[in-house]
Amino acid sequence: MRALVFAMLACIAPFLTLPCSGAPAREPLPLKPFTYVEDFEEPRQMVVWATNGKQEIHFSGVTEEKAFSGKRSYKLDVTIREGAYHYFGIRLPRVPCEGELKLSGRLWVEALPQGARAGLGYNIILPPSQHSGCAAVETIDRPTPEWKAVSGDLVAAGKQTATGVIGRHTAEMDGSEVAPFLELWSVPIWATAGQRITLYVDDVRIEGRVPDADAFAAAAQERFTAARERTARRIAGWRARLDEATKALRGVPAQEGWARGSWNRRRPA
Ligand SMILES: [Ca+2]
Repeated sequence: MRALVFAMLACIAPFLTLPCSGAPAREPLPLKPFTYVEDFEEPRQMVVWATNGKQEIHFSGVTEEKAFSGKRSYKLDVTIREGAYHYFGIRLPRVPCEGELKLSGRLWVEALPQGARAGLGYNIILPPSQHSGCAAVETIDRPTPEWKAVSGDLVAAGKQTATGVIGRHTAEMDGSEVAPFLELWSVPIWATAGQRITLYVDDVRIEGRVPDADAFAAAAQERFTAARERTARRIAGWRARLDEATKALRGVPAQEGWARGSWNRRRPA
């Protein structure tokens, strides 16, 4: 019987390991210029959009204490009370991470205890899936008594997020079958309880050339639907194979000396 089970698995294994056929080649969508600039000359409020702990916020808002552009910047002064990550950020209308798109900004890190880090980052959503991923384009691990330029490529970040997250959370899809959209830019802080971090942010820019958001989402929806149908066909194939194998197993008589539940016992002498 064991040989038969192995034979059955050998039949099924190729179906389990078939490579994804991938999304069909797609026509590039036309690109339009996109510019977002946050200079904090008007009132703004960051939110803690993700954390595994608690923070005591001494100040979080626009200040005239320092400025890279204009007269104001955003000041964040917090003491970590619990947890390891604390992501502050500002939400945006979704921006396609496709074409050319760069995130840049200026950070003045006044106080950053040893072992703590801060940076400029993003959260990217991956519709039509429910998944998302966040990371920093650059991180800083010591105080910087000047306006430090930080920047990163959001198209590369979108592809990396889609490939990593979809590859990790689905069995039969790849990153090309979802649409990476920037949902917010962030100031991530990683620190331990008792550490106090003071920093200023100014001149945050998201600039480039991107496709129309609705067209980008619609194209991804088509690829996603095709991927779901492909997965459903594959699962139906596995079920049919399992049904055949189950019928074949029912027809095999039990061998003498072996009984139900004997798989973990030593074979009789
Ligand atoms: Ca400013």
